[in-house]
Amino acid sequence: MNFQYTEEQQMVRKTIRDFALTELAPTAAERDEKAEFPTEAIRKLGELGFWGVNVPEEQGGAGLDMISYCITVEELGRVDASAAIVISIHNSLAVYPVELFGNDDQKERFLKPMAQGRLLGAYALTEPEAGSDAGSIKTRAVRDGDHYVLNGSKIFTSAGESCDLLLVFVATDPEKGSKGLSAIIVEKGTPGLIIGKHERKLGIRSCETVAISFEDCRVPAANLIGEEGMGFKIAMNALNSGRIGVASQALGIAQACLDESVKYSKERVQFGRPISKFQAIQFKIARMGTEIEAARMLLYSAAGRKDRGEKFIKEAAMAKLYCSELAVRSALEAVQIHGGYGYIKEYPVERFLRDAKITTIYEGTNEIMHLVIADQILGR
Ligand code: COS
Repeated sequence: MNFQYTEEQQMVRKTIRDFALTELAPTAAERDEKAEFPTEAIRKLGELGFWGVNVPEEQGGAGLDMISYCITVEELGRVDASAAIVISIHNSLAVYPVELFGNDDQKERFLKPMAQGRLLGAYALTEPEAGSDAGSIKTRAVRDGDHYVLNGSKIFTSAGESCDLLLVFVATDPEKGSKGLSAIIVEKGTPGLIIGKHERKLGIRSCETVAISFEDCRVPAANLIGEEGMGFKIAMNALNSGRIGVASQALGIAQACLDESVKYSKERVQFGRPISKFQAIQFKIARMGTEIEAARMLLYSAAGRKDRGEKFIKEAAMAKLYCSELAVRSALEAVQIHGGYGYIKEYPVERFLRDAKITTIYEGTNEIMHLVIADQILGR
């Protein structure tokens, strides 16, 4: 592999890095403390084209490749993991499935405005009894004329309050299990769509995680994405792309841990020398740097496969598994390098550690990633 960034990818990195440093960095710690959504910055990202990174220009998007998408989410994650996951969820879990499975009318009504930065999307799959076992969804949708009537509840919906629409997974034929699921777009403000409690979380605190319930919520049948029974397939395809997004976010956190560790270890003097002069610190930095480079290449191999239209289930799961574990390892090391200062809120590595952990859990736990990878390698 002879990997080299294109000029376009370098420009994307510079643009998004500058944006993250000016628009997100100054308020990231305060928003984390107050659990405040970065509404203004997220809307600005929409105006700049980052709500439709991979969507063709004629459909309102930026028409960029997947590596540019990875760079976008990585650079956001390097500064603010909450903003990174909002952009990842919107692009991978809302925009991409509509692009892949939506009809012309839905592309006009939902894909275009989402890609143009006018409608923010979120994804409602998880239920109290359906987490890793995504096929056991109970939220019911019953056809009634030209509407579906939804009843049931979802949990752990990221950006569920701040979004404008939700891609909701429902059971249209409960007898058929995962083959009886469907995907439908529910717009905010639809009567019967009720936003419930906000979870109090360890990390990614500035992207809300909410419970949602549907009480006789009437949704136009024209909002059904694909056909009845295609829900599980749509959910899985979205998550394949989502796992590239989470891997990018995790990589950004790992990179931030390295950046802060380098900076701190050069400034912090103990025993008459900056601690970067001690081998104990050098070894940690060397390992972090090596693993980050390896993770980036693994991630780009998944992204490249998606761009070329090749199967990327295994590579996306590998990237998510590796990058998320690396984020946690790197954050632990960064805190260790900072010593007592790493444990207090004066330095950002404390937040990085709290933010890193979720990447091993959401959009498929790492235990599920092992199953997916084994399944792809061994076959059924
Ligand atoms: N991409 C595309 N298709 C997939 C897929 C994937 N990643 N995983 C499964 N499928 C397909 C299978 O190929 C199968 O298709 P056919 O019926 O045409 O053969 C179908 O979906 C059912 O697959 P399977 O029998 O493996 O389904 P299971 O119910 O056993 O579940 C796992 C498989 C566990 C891998 C799946 O439920 C999963 O990914 N769970 C994690 C869910 C998750 O990420 N939750 C977080 C939500 S967002 S925070």
